[in-house]
Amino acid sequence: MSVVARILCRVVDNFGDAGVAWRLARQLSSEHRWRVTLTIDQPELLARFGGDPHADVRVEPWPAESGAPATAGPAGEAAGEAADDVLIGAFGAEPPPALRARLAGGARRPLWINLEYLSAESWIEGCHGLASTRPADGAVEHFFYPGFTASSGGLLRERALTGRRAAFRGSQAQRDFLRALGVAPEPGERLVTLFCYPDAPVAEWLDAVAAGARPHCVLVPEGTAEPALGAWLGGAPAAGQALRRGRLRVQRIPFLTHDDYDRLLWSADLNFVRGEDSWIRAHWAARPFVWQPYVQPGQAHHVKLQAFLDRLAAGPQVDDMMLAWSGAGAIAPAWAAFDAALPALEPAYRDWSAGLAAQTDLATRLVEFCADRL
Ligand code: TRH
Repeated sequence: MSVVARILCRVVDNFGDAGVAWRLARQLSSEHRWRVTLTIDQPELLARFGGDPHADVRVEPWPAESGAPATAGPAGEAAGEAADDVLIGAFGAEPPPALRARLAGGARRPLWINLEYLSAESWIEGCHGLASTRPADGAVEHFFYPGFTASSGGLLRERALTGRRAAFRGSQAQRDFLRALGVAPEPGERLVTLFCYPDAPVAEWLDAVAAGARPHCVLVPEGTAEPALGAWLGGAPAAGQALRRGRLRVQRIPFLTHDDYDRLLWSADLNFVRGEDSWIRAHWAARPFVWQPYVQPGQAHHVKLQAFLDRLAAGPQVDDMMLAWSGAGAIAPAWAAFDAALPALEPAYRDWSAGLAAQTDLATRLVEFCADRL
C-alpha cells in the first residue's frame, strides 16, 4: 500500500526551506512511491528548481487561516481522495488549524513528523526520533533530525546521484553543459562557484584571488553577492559576461535548476556554498568546498560551523578558511593557506563524501522511521 504524505513548508527566507522540502517530496515520490502533496506558502519558488519526470508531487498553496487543504480531512476523503498517513512539518512548520485538529485524535490521525534543520552538533543524536505529546490535545509530534551520523536522520541523497555524477564528469555532456552556460575554462584555471550570504567577505577574497599566482574563474549565480560584486567590479557583470582583474575572471551565471546546479557543482574545482541544501549538494560533488552557515543572532552559527569542522577534520587550512569566510578571522591569510593546500586537501573531502554516501540516505531513513510507527 502506498503511503499518502503531506509535507508542510513555510518559507522563512531565501531558497533553502523550499529547496529541501521540494527535494524530499520528489524523492519520496520517485524512489519510494509515496503519494506526496507539498503544501507551501511560496509555491512560485518551486519553478526555479525544476521538476523530476519520475516524481508525481502535488503542490498546494498554504491555505487561508480558516481552512485546510481539501484532501486532508473528511471533505477530501468524501471526494474519494485518501487522507494523509504522514504529515511532515518542515523546519517546525505548524500545521494549519484544520489539519492540526486532525492530529489530536481519531482512528486515522496522521503520523506527525517535525523535520528539523540539519546540524553537525552531537546533541541532535539524543533528540532524533523523540516523540513529544502536546498537553493541550494529546497530539504526538516526532522529531526527525538530519545529520552526519548513523544515529541521526541522515542526509538527502538521491539513489542514482553518485552514478550520474560519475557519468557526467569528463563527458561530452559536461562540455555541452558548460558551453550552454557560456563558461569556457581557460588552461590552468581553477573553476570556482560562489553562493554565499551578503556578509561574506567577498570583496576581500576577490582581491586576494586576483593578486594570487593561480588563475581562477569564479561563477556567481544571479542574486548572489550583488552589492559586493557591484562595488568590487564597478558594476556587476551581466549574465554570461566575464570581467577580468589580475588572475581572476568573474562571471555571472543564471540561477539554475536543482539538477543543473548539481552539474555545476560537479564541474567546479571548488564550491562556496551556504545554508543547508547547497551545502549538502557540495558534499555530493566530492570536491573541496567552503561552507557559510545561515547567519544567526549571537554568533550561534559559529557553534554550528565549529561542530561541522570538528567532524570534517580536514586540517587547519580548512578550519581557518571557513571560519574567516564566516567572519571569525582574516580572509586574506586564510585564503592564501587554503589555496596553497587545496590540491593536498582533495582526498580529505573525497573520503568524507564517500563515507557519507555509504550511509543510508535521509528519505530512506524517514520511510523506515514511518514504517515502524504506522
Ligand atoms: O537559500 P539558502 O540560504 O537557504 C537557507 C538555509 O536553508 C537555512 O538553513 C535556512 O534557515 C534559511 O534558508 C531560511 O541556502 P540553501 O539551503 O543552500 O538553499 C539554496 C537552494 O537553492 C538549494 O535548494 C539549491 C538551490 N539553488 C538552485 O537550485 N540553483 C542555483 O543556481 C543555486 C545557487 C541554488
